[in-house]
Amino acid sequence: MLSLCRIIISFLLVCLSGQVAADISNGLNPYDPGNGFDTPNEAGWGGWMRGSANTLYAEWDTISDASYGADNDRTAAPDVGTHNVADTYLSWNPGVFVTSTGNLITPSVVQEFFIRISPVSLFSGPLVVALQVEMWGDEPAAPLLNGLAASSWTRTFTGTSVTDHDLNQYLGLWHFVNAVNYFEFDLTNQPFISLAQVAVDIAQIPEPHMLAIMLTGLILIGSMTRYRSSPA
Ligand SMILES: [Ca+2]
Ligand SMILES: [Ca+2]
Ligand SMILES: [Ca+2]
Repeated sequence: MLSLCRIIISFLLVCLSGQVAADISNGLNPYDPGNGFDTPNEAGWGGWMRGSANTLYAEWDTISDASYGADNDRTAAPDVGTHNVADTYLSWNPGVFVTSTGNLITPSVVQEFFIRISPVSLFSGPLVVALQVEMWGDEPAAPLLNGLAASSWTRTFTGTSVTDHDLNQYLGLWHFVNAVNYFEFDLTNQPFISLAQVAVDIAQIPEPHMLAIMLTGLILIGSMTRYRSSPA
């Protein structure tokens, strides 16, 4: 009886966690405690709920060419969820293919992964942009947003993928003082690095919050400058 209860409970747990991760059969749930992804309401960089006013969200996990545009034009719509998105797609270059598990990879050419997003209701700034990425294989290159490096790019988790490669999760953060209403993420990478999951969260944040972030940055820069200029 006890073991039947255990089976039922673990089945229910799998069902529940399946609601959070689209491809729970394909590796770990990045949102599980201790893993690398956070929802904005639980993240230090966040403080908002997905779906609330003046925010945007888009996430890809099981990539399907048929989900956006033509079924062979190397573009995919977000499959996990969206909020406040007028138009968005993930794209890849010729030579890259979608694996049977819905991830992107090629052994032969430099992989040009791009995400382009236009919001429905426009932002007026200041903005926080968070990019959470899962990649399998070697250490990936840091991404760009509208040509700009992230203010921070941090590995948040490392483990092993279902294909027995390194599984790495990262967080990239950008802060914009003024409005931005077109977002182009460049995730170009060397061959053999598989793009497995990617989530974008954007929020227009109140001025005091932005001021606090900028002040923290200035204090950090100030202390680094002092440290560097102090005699050895
Ligand atoms: Ca996944
Ligand atoms: Ca995936
Ligand atoms: Ca397509």
